[in-house]
Amino acid sequence: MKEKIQELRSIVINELKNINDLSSLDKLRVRYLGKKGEFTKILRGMGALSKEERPVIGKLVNEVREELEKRIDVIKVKLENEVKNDKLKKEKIDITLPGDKISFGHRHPLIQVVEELENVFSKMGFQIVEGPEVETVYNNFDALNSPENHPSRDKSDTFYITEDILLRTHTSPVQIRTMKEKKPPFKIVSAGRTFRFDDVDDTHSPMFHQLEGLVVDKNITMANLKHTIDMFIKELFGEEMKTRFRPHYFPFTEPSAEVDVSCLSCKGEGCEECNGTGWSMELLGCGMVHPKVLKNCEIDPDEYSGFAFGLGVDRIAMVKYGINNIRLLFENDMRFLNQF
Ligand code: FA5
Repeated sequence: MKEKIQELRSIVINELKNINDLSSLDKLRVRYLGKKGEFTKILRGMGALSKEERPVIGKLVNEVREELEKRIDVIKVKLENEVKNDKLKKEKIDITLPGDKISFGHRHPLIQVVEELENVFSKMGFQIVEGPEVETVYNNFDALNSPENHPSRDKSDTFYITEDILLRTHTSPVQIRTMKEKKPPFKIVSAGRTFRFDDVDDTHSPMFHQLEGLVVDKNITMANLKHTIDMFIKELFGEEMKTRFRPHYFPFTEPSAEVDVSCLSCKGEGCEECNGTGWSMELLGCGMVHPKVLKNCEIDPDEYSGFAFGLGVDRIAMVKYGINNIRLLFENDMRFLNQF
């Protein structure tokens, strides 16, 4: 039995010399040392041995197995290292190869328009401020002199979060925040998202963007308002652009107006784009700040006056780039966005 074990040991050691890969090594290990392997077979045959021989042979089998397992492990580590090194050699980086092209994105056309508007107003001496999209009902309606029964307050027109908190329906609450925080004189603009329960059509979206402007100082008149709007429209669309002020009603301004600009396609001649009117869609609302709004913000209307305006940024983008459907600005179709 001892000879058989020693012979088996020599066979395994010899076979190990010719092993070059991990899979053959594993097969060898299973063949000789596995559960059904040659050494197990020897152990099974031990029943036929005498009492004295059994522990001696058992010890020898275990010693030989341990030795062979160690030898196998050493070869395993060696082969594994070879595999790793081969892989590393193959994965060597060729730094002379041209790199992968990285495609850069760009700002959304609406953000581009906001930045352009802010630049124009900055040059005109306006300070840029920010306001929250989630507002109090007080700032959005009450402080802006909006009567209790004003239709825009209705739950079917406005996204309420609680009785007192809502998604702002316009950027005008930034007027209130500014007048409460600062002492006049000031000239500010503030752009951001606004939300209304409006049905989607070619020029309306339930989420859209506005840019609010507010100027409060001594002796501010409607002439200042008209001049400012005219200047900014010409700066944005070109010298030949005309503006049309139509009387309107806003609870927070008196007098109030809505403003259209001449059609960019026909420059006011009348064409298919503007249904022959020569004017593009309504772009903004404006007016002289209502004395009650000034009082609500503890500004004396006998000493100070002001004007305010609220532009539809999406509509400005539509006129500027000749976009005939507001949905395109929110669908995020790359074929559309890549044009800007
Ligand atoms: C207002 O929101 C007033 N807060 C504007 C204002 C500010 C007046 C300061 C006086 C003083 P109005 O609801 O008309 O006004 O909206 C202003 C502009 O936002 C519109 O002229 C239009 O360009 C744009 N607008 C309004 N609703 C939508 C909508 N659903 N989708 C896209 N643009 C819209």
